[in-house]
Amino acid sequence: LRAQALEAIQNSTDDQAINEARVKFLGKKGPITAVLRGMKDLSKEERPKVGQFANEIRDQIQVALDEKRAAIEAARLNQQLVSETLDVTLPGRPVIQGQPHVIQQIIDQIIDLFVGMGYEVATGHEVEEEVYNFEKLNLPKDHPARDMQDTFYITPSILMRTQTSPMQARMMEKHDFSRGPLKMISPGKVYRRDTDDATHSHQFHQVEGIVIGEHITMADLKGTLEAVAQNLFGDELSVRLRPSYFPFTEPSVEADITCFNCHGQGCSICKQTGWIEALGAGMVHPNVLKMSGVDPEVYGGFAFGLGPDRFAMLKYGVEDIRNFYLNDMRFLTQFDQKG
Ligand code: FA5
Repeated sequence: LRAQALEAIQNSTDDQAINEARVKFLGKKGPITAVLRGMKDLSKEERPKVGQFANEIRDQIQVALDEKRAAIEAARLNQQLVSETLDVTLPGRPVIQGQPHVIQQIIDQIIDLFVGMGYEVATGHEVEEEVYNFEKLNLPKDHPARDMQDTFYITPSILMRTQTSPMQARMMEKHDFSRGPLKMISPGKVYRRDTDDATHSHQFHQVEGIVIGEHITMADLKGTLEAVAQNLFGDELSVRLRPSYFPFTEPSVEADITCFNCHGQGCSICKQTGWIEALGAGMVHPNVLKMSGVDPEVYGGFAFGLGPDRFAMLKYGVEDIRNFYLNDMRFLTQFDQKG
């Protein structure tokens, strides 16, 4: 019996076989139990001998079972270790790293420049009150210039902002001029019911800028715009101002920058003029100052609004603005900043 049991245990290769051997030899219906149960029928002399012998065999089988179970467990662990080994010499799989969108890169560059010049950054609301988008910017209801910016209305008095200029009014209202001038830029998304084409998108970006204080002049505006142009397109560029019209500035100007492609010589990008239209700007209209609680007799300043989408097109020679919004990774990854 002992030989049989030990052999069965020895031949077991998994938990199930071990368990079967245990039940067969040590279980309630097994031979050892039967012997121990039959003790009562034995004579007094035989009982201790048989009992001792049966117990010995039971203990040996139990030890064999325990050893085998431990061996099977160790083999399993070994196999697991082998199969889960890491080959640290395998080449790694490249991790695809996200990058800011090219327009965000331009906006970030503009933010860096202005923060360096002591401006604060205020992003404002994309869903804006009509009062701030138009009225407080000197565009009363029925003013024909409202048609310059076809508008998505949400309710008669709430709209998707058509420009970042509402932040001028909001910031002037809040600013404590006794503590110094207001210097602020406001980057963000704007919306117009424009028909999408190569140079127009119904949703695009603007960066508004405003400086209000004492003795701020148009020369300050020109110098500031020159800093933007040189920072984005190259050190040697200059800015020229042309008369224009915006209801919230007087005088209003359109700013051109020297064509960065031909350095003012004339090429196809600048239509042989040597200049590229860059943005709208002007000296903030006294009515706008008054409506935001600022005394135009004491304070004044300039504002500008530029379009990073158009800047990105110019900087990288992108011919169709819609490319920025198609989410084609082949297009977008061209502008990834390495490192
Ligand atoms: C304005 O929106 C004025 N708020 C700018 C301003 C601010 C003037 C402060 C004076 C003082 P305008 O509509 O020209 O102006 O738009 C400004 C810039 O936004 C344009 O120069 C252009 O770069 C960009 N832009 C306008 N419409 C679109 C469009 N549909 N798609 C892409 N860019 C556009």
